Amino acid sequence: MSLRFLTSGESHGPALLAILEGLPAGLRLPVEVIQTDLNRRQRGYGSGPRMKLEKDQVKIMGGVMEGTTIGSPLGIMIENLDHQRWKGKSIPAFAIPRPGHADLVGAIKYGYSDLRPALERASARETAARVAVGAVCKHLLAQFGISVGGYVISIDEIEGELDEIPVEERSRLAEESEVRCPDPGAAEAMLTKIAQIMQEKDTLGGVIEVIVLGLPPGLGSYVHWDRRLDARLGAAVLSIPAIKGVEIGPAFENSRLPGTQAQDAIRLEDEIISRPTLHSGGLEGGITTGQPLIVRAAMKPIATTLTPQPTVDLAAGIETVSNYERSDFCPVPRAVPVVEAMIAFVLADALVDKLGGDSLAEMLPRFETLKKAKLSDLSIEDRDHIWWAE
Ligand code: EPS
Repeated sequence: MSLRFLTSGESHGPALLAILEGLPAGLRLPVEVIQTDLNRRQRGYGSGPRMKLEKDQVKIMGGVMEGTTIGSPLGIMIENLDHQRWKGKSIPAFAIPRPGHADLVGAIKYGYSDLRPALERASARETAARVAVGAVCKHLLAQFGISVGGYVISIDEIEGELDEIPVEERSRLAEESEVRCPDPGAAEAMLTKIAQIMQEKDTLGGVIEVIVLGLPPGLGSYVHWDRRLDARLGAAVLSIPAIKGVEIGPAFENSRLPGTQAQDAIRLEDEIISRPTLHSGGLEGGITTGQPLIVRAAMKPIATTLTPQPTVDLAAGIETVSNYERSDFCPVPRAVPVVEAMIAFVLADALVDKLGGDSLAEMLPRFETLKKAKLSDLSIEDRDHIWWAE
């Protein structure tokens, strides 16, 4: 595990910070690489008023000289423009926790006398810093021909028809849609549904799919639970606020099939070992197969609803309902770059693990030498063994 990152910052504090450690030296890193994904995270139908207030301009504070990484920690800062409206102001007590948010559990855990510190840090505002880190990881992966692209497959009950849309096209088409769904018919229905939920002062969830193309076989491992790539992707994606379910490939659909129908046959065509189907989602035994990697993330409808919900006033000690709070109505389209970011981080880490990561110049030729799914790359022999001899 070579790459790590931490973030710091509260939703209405001065800024968000991220430090990404373990990047190889020699990676050209124009700031636009990060800015492009930050802009994507700010765009998406169903956002609340905050996105009109923020500009999310990234500043690189360390780890880059003359536009190129130097192998030292990358430091990133994104200012919260909304901070100016909070700074030095008297803010009313926050004593009424929202069901489903971190308000109540945060206060129990940390012993706060006001709920604000919990919601400030638990806020999905923090995902801006993750997107910045993820954009750098995506850029590193791109040097090896690996692309990470996501899109919305469903919002509420509305599901896109994606079977006919080639996997290579989906995320590009999704960017043309305000709800990031590559199926134009479903996208229209999603827009209407979100407009309706805004009127109803409620929120909507949905499912995001991310496809990674160009991965080599052999990233990840089965030797320990925490080196299985399924597990690491699952943990990374589940760490995103409001993401409550993760699926590798069609995992839940596979659970309803007999075993003979849920695997990907291994075939041989001209010395190349091929896998004509993709039930595995691109991972076997916690290791990439070299096929497209498919990860799905289920986002719950977020907890901050304009319609009041039953709760308790913890200062007054009485049952009441939650207060009006400014928030998003359906953050699912905006969460696409966040899911991409966490997946890109895990895969960049796995790639650096595999290749060693002091410099890009060392990594690139090593990448070319990785074993492929070809008979000539394997060294399997037909002979007996005594594995556990005295
Ligand atoms: C969020 C509540 C809203 C969202 C915020 C996440 O913020 P506010 O309470 O300031 O209106 O807009 O998301 C962002 C600011 C962002 O950049 O994504 C929450 O409670 O999680």
